[in-house]
Amino acid sequence: MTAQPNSTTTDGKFADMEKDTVDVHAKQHMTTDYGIKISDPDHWLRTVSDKNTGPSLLEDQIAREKIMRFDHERIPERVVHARGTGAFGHFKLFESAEDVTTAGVLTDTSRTTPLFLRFSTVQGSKGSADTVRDVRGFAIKMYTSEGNWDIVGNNIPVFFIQDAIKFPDFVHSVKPEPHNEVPQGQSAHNNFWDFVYMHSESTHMNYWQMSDRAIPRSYRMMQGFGVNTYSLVNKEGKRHFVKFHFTPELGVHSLVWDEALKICGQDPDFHRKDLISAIEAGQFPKWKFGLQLIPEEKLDDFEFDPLDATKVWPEELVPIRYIGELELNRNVDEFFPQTEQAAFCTSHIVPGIDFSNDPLLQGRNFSYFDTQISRLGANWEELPVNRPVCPYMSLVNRDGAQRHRITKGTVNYWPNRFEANPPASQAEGGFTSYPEKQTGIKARALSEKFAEHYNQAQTFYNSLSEIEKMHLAKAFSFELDHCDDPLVYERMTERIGAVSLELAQQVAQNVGGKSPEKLLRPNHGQKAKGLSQLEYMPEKPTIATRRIAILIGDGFDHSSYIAMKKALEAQNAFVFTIGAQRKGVVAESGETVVPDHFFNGMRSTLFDATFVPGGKHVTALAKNGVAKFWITESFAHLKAIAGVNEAVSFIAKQIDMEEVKVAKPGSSVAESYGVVTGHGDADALLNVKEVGPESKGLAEQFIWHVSRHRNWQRELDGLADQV
Ligand code: HDE
Repeated sequence: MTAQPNSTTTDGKFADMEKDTVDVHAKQHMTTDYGIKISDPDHWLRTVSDKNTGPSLLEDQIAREKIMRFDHERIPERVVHARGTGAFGHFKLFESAEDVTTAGVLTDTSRTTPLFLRFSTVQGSKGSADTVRDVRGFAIKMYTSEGNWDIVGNNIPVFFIQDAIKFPDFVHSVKPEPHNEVPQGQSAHNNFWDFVYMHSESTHMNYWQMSDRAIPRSYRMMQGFGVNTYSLVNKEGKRHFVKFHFTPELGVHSLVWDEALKICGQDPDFHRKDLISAIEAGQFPKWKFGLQLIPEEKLDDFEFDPLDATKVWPEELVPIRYIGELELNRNVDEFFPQTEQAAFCTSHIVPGIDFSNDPLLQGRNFSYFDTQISRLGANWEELPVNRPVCPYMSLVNRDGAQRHRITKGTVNYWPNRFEANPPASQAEGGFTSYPEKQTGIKARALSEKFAEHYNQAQTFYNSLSEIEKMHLAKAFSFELDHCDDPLVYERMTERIGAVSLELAQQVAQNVGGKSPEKLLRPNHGQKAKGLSQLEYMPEKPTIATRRIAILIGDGFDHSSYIAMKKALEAQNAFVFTIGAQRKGVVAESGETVVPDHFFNGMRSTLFDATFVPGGKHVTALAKNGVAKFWITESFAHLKAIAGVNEAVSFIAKQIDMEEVKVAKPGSSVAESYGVVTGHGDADALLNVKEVGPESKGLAEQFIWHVSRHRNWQRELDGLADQV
């Protein structure tokens, strides 16, 4: 079994799953599924003579079982969010929300609630790459003492459509086109952009989706949002509308687009591995959990309708109240039963939490349950990963394919003469729906405020930093460049002019289409908090779990190599030595180091930063195309780079830009555009006391720049144009 170090989750869910867990290392003989021991699993039973192998016999029940089980190994993949990965963890509450809800999970601060979280992309199939431009799913199942509570959220707080009846159209438009099943893992095609044009309600979400939010560096570095509006109900029966927020401890960070594209091919499992390795190393990802609350009577007080999932609730109007923390601390033991078979339902809520009339949520409540039956069968909730940890029983819900549970007793209906399996009163914890008053006529309509589609898209654009706006223009341009129907890209460039003139002009300039001369509607000039992801830097600078490469060849300087490695590892970074070959690389002073990888096995894209120690090895590095391009590409991808002594001129040569100043021989440390170089004694250069913007030491400054994630100034000043 995979080691699960330092798992702090002490709860019933693992004990519960243990009942269904077997271990291939338990020294047990191989048997058929009906229990007989198998003596030869490698040969089909057949007639043989001295010279010939005869036909295989249908009689061989062992071979038939093996092949037939194999034939049926696959189940339908999820119709959306097919590509994903998950982990277990727990939720801890540090402040009770009893003023607004009776839910135990949100009021009892002594509890640790176990949970499973599945991250996903939306468009691609199960085998598609992790780093595509797409929304990421953020689906949580909390195994609370009162039943399962599922928050099936995303890493973007709004959605493309307002009415659930539009979902099949939306998904059809973004998925590969029907005639040729192209493209995979991309929204860059005619049909998607045709849909966006036809649905101005998608505008706001489309801006989020074209922003860096859609190319996260890691699942551990993205926000989670419940998106839909739910209700919380307290013991006095008062209702608040609520939105759920998860904010990552490590900050919100993204890849750059060129890097994301390359990683799709270089390591399609990049995000999966990132999550698994962080948990294996005991670096458990954490998110703060917060609520935005609107008292029921204030529902109509806003310009927008708070039940419209294409709108955020601006934090200036509705602040986030952080009350808990979510941590992931245990990888799954087996992917299929614990992640592929995990199934979420927005309709899974516990007493104290209720729905709202959010029209998207209302539709989702129907859809998720239905899709699980088609994907996993009627008894999907009995599967170990899906079943609750609290006692559960219904004498009515039974039978169906693959029923495991054996329910004893002579009655299967309620009421019955034995009063067997009685319902619970509210005082006993029975779920009661909020008694909302309903009036109205039947109509296929939404309330008036749903008709406004551009204001918040404009606020989002206005709130982005300059670098984020540049990325947005590049993303729109990339996508529309992949549309070959002029009707699609010409209409879209015009439509962008409903939000930003400068953006519409830039995109039209790049991809063709009419360049609008004036805004289709005035810019209201408003900005809001929390929309630019650059606001979410970690409270304390950190390089924990950052992947840092050290490049070495024969003749490298061991003292600067080892000093930097130790300095980075002391900050919990993941350090990898990359060398000319994965066998002994010999230092100038005679020590031998076995690298983790050889140059051609890796690429700079898979690391957050690079260090090159001094030493004679730079002569060989300067002749190695992979090592040279490593530095050039790291620079273009805005990553921190450091080098000492002989490595300084090697680095300077690959970057080859006069704007980037490096340390001159005799001087000590220089920092320029996140490139940190120095000459001198390794101990002096690489000693780490304090990390911050004012740090002077070489390692200190390198660590500071890695903690900033990327050096945006390079791109702003036009030094990294290729991204
Ligand atoms: Fe989903 N969505 N969705 N969705 N969704 C599914 O359920 C659906 C929506 C989201 O890791 C499906 O089990 C409808 C919003 C996530 O297993 C399906 C509507 C948000 C996941 C479905 C929406 C999401 C799904 C496919 C419009 C963000 C993956 C497989 C009314 C809050 C869960 C499945 C996992 C999966 C329907 C809109 C997030 C078909 C009808 C809004 C994270 O039932």
